[in-house]
Amino acid sequence: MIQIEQTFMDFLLEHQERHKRSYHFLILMNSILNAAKRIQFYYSTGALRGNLGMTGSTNIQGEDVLHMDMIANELVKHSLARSGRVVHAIGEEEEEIIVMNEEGGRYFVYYDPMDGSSNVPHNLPIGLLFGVAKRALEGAEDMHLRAGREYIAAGMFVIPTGTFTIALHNAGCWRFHLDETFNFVKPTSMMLPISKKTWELSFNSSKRETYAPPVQKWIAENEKKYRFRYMGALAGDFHRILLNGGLFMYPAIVNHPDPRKNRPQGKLRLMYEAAVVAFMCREAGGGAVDENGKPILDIVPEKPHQRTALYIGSKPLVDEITKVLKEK
Ligand code: FDP
Repeated sequence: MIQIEQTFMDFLLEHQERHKRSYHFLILMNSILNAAKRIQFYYSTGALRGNLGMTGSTNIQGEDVLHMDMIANELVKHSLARSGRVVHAIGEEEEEIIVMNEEGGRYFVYYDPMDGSSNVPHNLPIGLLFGVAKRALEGAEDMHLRAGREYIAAGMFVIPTGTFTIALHNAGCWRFHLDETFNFVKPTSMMLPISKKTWELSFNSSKRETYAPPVQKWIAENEKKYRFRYMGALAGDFHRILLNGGLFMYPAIVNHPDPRKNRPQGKLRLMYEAAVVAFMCREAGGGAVDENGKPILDIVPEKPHQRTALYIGSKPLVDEITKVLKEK
């Protein structure tokens, strides 16, 4: 007997039919899958094709742009536009909101085409992250700057590892694996483990002295209780937390010896990084807060590329750190 696994598209089709939903979302997801598979191809052959280096230019965030940043961004933008289902998109590499189909589109898509740039020269895991919100189909349009709580789906491909994790509103968080036929298959429901045995802490330890003193104190008191893992790519680090439990944090930088390098607003981007993983984490039974202990999913963005601090993972640890953050 051969083993025939359920594909992501079959899974989604059943989901849409069961909930009496339209096929528009399937078409949108198909376009994101196509982009992810193409990024997978360009990245896994990147060293051979000379695609792992810098372009020599900087992006709107003032960061050096890699060839792969550009390639991944073009692939996602092209696929989203082709789906015909996207009103506007916001992407890490694009300063302006990308206008797509204002007449007939149904969704707003927020995406980071290539998260974890420091891994690129090594061909180690990077991520394609996306969040989806739905246009107000009735009444006045409320613009595209939505809080994570309003997303209907959020997901992340870890490339070239070949895993795809997606959370659907009130329908759980699911992980798929890329098979030999280039299909994402075998849905596995992701729930953060209750047992502390596997829990991990994940943060840039070399920056700990730049964090707020109460955060430093919490780290000092708790770090010996858990394993420490840090990959330096949110997609990879969060991927581990989803399976093993624990806490990933990228706190605000408030005590840098060179005050110009402080980042009181945090480093990660709210709409296409923090809110995406926070949405997935909620569906997997976890939580996520910012530097003030406010739930990430409640933050209404004021601008597309807004940054935030992020504390995310198992509920008991997020609750513990929230208390510290609120009292500081
Ligand atoms: P990167 O700058 O390498 O693209 O989104 C930014 C991000 O990576 C996250 O993926 C990662 O968690 C974090 O920044 C790493 O930052 P540090 O190098 O400061 O640890």
